[in-house]
Parts: sequence; structure tokens; C-alpha cells
Amino acid sequence: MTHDPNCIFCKIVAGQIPSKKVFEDEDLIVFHDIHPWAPVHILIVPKAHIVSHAELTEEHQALAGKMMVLAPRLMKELGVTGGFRTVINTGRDGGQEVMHLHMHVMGGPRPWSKG
Ligand code: DGP
Repeated sequence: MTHDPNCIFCKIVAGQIPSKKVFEDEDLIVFHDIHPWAPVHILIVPKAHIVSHAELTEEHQALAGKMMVLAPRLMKELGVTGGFRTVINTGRDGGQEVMHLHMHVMGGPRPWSKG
């Protein structure tokens, strides 16, 4: 599995930086965002160091599908009943700050700090 020792999310995957983890399996780790925009704000992160959504190819279809399917399950488990928003920032112009693919999933009662 690809790993970048300088990547903050790879360090979370490796347990070198603590996180408020909500899910983990062999492919994915999910934890609460350190700067939440919404009452519930989690990040679904592949364990492999994939830089961004722009790097995804056919070989990643199962992984990408797993991320998509996990979002509603975890929102339900976290008590979010009124809907949620998913965001994937991609690259500099897409507003991506951490260069390791991640899906933001946000929910909970409004107002939220962004949007
Ligand atoms: P993006 O702009 O899509 O790259 O968002 C990166 C998100 O990652 C941002 O909302 C804050 C979050 N984040 C950055 N560093 C850490 C960290 O060390 N721990 C956690 N839990 N979240 C982090």
C-alpha cells in the first residue's frame, strides 16, 4: 500500500497522529474533521496514499464505491437524520489543502459555519 511519510493523513492512518476515529477497515479510515463546518463533520479517507480525486482510475472503482456507500451508513450511526452533504475538494483550484484523497461528509442541524 502506498504511503507518504510526510503526509498528515498517512500519519493518521499509521497511528502516528491521534484522531477521533469513527470507522476503520483494511481500505478506509474515517475520523472527525479537526475544523468542523457542521455539527457532524467526518472525513472518509483511503488508507493508501492517493493524492486526489483526479488520480482515480478504473482500478479504484471498488474503493470509490465503498467510500460512497459508507457515507450514509456512518451518518445514520452518528445520529444524522436530516440529510448530509458530501464534498471532495480536488487540487489547488478545487480548494484541496491536504493532498491525500478524502471525502468530507457533513450533517446535523443548521446553521453550519460554511453554507
Ligand atoms: P481539504 O480542504 O478538502 O483538503 O480539507 C482538509 C480537511 O482536513 C480540513 O477540513 C481540516 C482537516 N484536517 C487537517 N489536518 C487534520 C488533522 O490533523 N486531523 C484531522 N482530524 N483533520 C485534519
